[in-house]
Amino acid sequence: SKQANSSHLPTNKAEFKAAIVRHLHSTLGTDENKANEHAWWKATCAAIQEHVLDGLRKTQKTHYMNDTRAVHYFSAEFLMGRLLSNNMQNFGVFEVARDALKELGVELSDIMEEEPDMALGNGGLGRLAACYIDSLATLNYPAIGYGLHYEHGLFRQEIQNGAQIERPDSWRDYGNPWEICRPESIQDISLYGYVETKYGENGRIQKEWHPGTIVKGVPWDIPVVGYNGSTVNVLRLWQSQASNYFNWDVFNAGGYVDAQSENVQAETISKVLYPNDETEAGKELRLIQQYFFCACSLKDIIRRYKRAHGDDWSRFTQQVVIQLNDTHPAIAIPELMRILVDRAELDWEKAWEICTNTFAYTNHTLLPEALEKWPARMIEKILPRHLEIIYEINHRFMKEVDKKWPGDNEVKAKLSIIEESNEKMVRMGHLSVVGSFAVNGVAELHSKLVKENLFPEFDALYPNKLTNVTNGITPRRWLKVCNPKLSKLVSDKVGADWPLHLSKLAGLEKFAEQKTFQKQFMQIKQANKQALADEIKSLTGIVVDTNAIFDIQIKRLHEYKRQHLNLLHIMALYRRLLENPDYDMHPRVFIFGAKAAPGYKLAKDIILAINKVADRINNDPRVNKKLKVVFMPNYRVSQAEKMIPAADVSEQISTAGKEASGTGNMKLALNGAVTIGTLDGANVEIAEEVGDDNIFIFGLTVDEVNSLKAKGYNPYDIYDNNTEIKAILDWLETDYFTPGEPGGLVSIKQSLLEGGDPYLVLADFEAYSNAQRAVDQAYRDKAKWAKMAILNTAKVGKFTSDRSIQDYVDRIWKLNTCKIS
Ligand code: 26Q
Repeated sequence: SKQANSSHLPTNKAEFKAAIVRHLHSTLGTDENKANEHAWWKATCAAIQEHVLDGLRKTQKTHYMNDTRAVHYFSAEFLMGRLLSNNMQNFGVFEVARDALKELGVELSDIMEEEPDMALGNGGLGRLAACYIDSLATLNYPAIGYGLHYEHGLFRQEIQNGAQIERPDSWRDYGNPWEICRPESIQDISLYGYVETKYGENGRIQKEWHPGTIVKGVPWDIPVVGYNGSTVNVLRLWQSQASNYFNWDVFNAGGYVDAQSENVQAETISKVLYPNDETEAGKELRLIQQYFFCACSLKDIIRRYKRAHGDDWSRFTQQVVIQLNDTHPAIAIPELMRILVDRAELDWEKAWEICTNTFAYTNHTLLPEALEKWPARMIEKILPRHLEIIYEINHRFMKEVDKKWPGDNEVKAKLSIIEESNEKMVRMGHLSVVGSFAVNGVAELHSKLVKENLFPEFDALYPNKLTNVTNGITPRRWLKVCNPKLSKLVSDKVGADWPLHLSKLAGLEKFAEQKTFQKQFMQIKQANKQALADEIKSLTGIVVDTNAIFDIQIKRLHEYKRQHLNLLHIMALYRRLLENPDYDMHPRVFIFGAKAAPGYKLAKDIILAINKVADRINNDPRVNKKLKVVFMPNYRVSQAEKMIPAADVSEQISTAGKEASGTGNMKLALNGAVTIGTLDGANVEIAEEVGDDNIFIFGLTVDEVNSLKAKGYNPYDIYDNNTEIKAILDWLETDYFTPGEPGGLVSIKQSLLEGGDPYLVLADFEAYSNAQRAVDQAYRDKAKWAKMAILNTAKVGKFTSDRSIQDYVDRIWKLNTCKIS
């Protein structure tokens, strides 16, 4: 007889069928005959969720009983994607669920398509947070993700006449089966108002913030299921709501509410994700969003701490570490100071010690335009007490700087948290470095540049504070779930536990030259290409040949990522084919996926240009046997999961020194794509791992970029002397790609010439073109290419996010694992 299954996990088909049908009936109020695919999807989620919640209860009880130290991952973004297939795989019930549904007449792969992506993030930074909470649960570390419960995630992209149109994303429209509302943990958050200075009996100056308004923070929990594991952590996302008991009249009568503050309706705070990655927008609502989720999360953490330790703050830093995902949550630093000094009445020094032993900060960018700065006036208006605290932090910090560099006002101005420009600005990066005990970059090269270029004096002032943790990706979602065929082959060769021990992929190396294995590996690639070809046909109508090289560039659209370098090269191939119909090249399909920030004009122009060039090439019978161009609309996590397994070539072509790490580069290599890339971000480490023979590195290095810029780069020198480049740029100005609209694509030419080509597209063009020729040559040697592809999969075990998390734990978080029975 079977042992009682306390976890309620349906262990066999029959139980699973029963659970799904039960949920159709009593959760969804429908039945097997009436249910549509959406209902089947929800019932299946509910059947899984039963078990998820069991695991969650056990985990929370165990963490509480053991009074565990936990990491609190503060992030404005969590790009979770879909959860059903992931949760089923992590519980090891994917097959049984699929078979149960089949017997009910339902195809699992069909109903999985019903799940909207949870797109609460822009790109790399948000997806990294999602991979990290997956690994934390998998490795049995106590952890909570804290963020915002956006009603609308990143916009849905439509393409009309080649141009991007933004449509609202509504991921919760028909209810989200994974999230649980926790009204018992609602928090009140203050905004606006003024600060009163009072004098206590002991002569202690006491500050009291009289807020202008109060909003409610409502927590929604998304369970995070570890692989094979027993740990189910949570992602806690805060939704804003109007406070019902706040007496607006009194405040309005008193005139305390700033006229403008009334414009900010409480419920707009968590309404929508800002779609600007890598640009600092400086909008009031964005700052309120940041403060709102940080303040809610800190109150939540402190409530939990006090439940175990009362008012004794002495153990706080033993129990709590907070990781700041970039500077977006940096306002948490003065907020914790406010709580400790104003509310708990700790001395400043004691409070600062707690604070600086609680926070650690991850930097994700060196781009100057992406470094967050807030006008002091704006902070003063929204958070008057916090601005005072920031000034006090800076005052004390400046004294420290003076000790190290006595009388040096230049270094003070450079390091100050306050930028003394026309309008005083608060530098959130400086605040984060000063307020944290550890600061890390996200790849070796990036961390070196953080130390040497971004924060050199901070490195001198605080030796060993600046460090590196190279990014990683979860191999569960990014191989096991998204590429089941390759996963099975890998399991057959190296054992089934590679998702937990990714270095075991090295066991594939010995098969890299074996004919039968090469055939199996490439047959899987071919099947994945066919599946993507079908998807391309259904989304765009474009027919592609799966014998062609599938060359994929998927990432946010940005000049520094240089999608336009890829495009110029495509135009060069087109031109070479027109000039010489026998131009020798293996057929290739160039595939793009990218969203542009809605306000980023040139990025949107580049999308338009890709689509216009694609139209012309795809419909030109002179070349379209050899060349096709596809722009996949609405690129997102679930789309990535379909594209990555089908890639032959991975485009990682940013200007050296600009891409902090990249993580798509890791996902593509893991799935057997060969990288063509610059020595930038984690490409450097990928090259180290796979070896020079298995990657196509080209272009200027960081040092070469710097010396070229120092000596004075003039893109016209290249334009005037390179006939191919000149012809291509001039071509953009004609109406060849925009019939009836000459000059429709001229802004790209302008940015590369009059605009000065800030990302050195023209400088790297020839090297890129040569590297592409080498790719073409290599691909024609089937055995050689198969070997390269296999070795990419075999040698990228380093980039599992489990390794990244272990690095964070060992060097920064100092957590202990906590097994759940
Ligand atoms: C800032 C201010 C106002 C509104 C939005 C923003 C904002 C939002 C998102 C700024 C930046 C981001 C996202 C940045 C990002 O995704 N960076 C990427 O992080 C990855 C994970 O470390 C790296 O691999 C990429 O190299 C880096 O570009």
